[in-house]
Amino acid sequence: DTALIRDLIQALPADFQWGSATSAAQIEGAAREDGKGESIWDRFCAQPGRIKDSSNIDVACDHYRRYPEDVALMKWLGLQAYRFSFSWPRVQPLGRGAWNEAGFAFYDRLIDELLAAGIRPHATLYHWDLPQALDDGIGGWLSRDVVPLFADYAAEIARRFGDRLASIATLNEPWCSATLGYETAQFAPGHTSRAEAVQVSHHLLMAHGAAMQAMRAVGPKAQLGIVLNHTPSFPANPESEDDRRAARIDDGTNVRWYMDPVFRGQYPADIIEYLGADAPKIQPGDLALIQQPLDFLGVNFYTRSLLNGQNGQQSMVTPPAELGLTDMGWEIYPQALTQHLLRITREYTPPPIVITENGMANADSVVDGRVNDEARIAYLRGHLSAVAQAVALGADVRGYFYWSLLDNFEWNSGYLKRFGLFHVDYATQQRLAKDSAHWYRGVIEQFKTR
Ligand code: PNW
Repeated sequence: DTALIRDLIQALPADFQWGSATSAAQIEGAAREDGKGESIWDRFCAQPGRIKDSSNIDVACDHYRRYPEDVALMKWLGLQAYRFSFSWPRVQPLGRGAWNEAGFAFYDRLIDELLAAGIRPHATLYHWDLPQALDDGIGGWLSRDVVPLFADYAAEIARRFGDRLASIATLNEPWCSATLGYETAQFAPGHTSRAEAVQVSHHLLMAHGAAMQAMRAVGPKAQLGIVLNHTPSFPANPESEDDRRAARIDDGTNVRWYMDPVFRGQYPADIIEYLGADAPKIQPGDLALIQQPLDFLGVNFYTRSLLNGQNGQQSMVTPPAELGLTDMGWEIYPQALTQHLLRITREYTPPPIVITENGMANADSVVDGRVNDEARIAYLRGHLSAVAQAVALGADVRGYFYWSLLDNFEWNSGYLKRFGLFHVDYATQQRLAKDSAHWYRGVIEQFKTR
């Protein structure tokens, strides 16, 4: 470990930021308190069969009340940066019109607490909790009308908090919002139409562009950008032309579908062709709106996918278990992170990159007052090395945020999957540092005293 950490520290820039990440819907709770409006995830949880453990987010980690304790945990870890998200319906219950001052006051207290602890706050505007009123009223992300509303919300956050935040990301993982929300029905609002998902992805990207413009007009000190999830696609059998084609399409729908419009102002032609009648309806000016200059690119990386291309279809192949799988069934494959960071650097010349999420679910339990999560330490070690290697080879990576600070509401998996550095006992809300938290704390400490 000491040798590995010494090497890491040499490869990373001196101002590299060590952090951890969460999101509003997954930790805050207080779903109906102090004037918060309903979100599409509040509604989704209330529908039978949507969430594996039939749970909801009424309480979650009770972070809305326990944030001082949670910031104290971050301080103990030595975090230099913390990534959280604003709940849009908490600050604007109907998604348009009146602002909720009590909601803003919560984020004001949280940011003050972080700054007092010497931790830089990094915010995300949209981590999937759309105001339900917008879904009811205009069809949510299916409507172009959500674009200017999102820009108004972004500008308001930039006006109120933009000088105290280190960064503001518009969207978290629009691929998840669009595909998992509108095509596979795993996420809210639970639709099952590819054409809808594609149109939603276009509106999300437009909302990103409009929010960037609106925030630039305010001129906050915060760096502005977007967070994309990248799951590099590999052919299950590299010798098979079908599998290689399947991997290209998977890469096109996941990575290039978002990177190309954001950085080049165009959708990938092969995917437009592949989508056929489901291709998005684009109006003049849409792509120019989407392509805004960014201060940073957030990359969330968890795993890779293996693709099988038989019968002209592409399907995901379950990786062989001996490669090591997380509790989500996701393959542990850190070298894909190095390759991917180098590839996007080469193909897109992006602004500085931040790893805004990376982490694993593990079947953690407390035994004699301790959580022995060796597997998570190994995962962290592998992925931090992968980042350091990419940096050594020329990728401009400025920070790393472990997902997640706390065990929390893992969307359609409910509370069954534990990603945290801190174990949460949901019956008592007691937090306990896992072995990985102690390990991560040691890495940060060594980095600071290098
Ligand atoms: C991310 N996929 O979600 C989210 O940003 C977090 O809120 C979430 O808790 C974390 O990763 C762990 O899941 C993803 O299917 C969900 O490829 C699904 C996928 C990717 C990311």
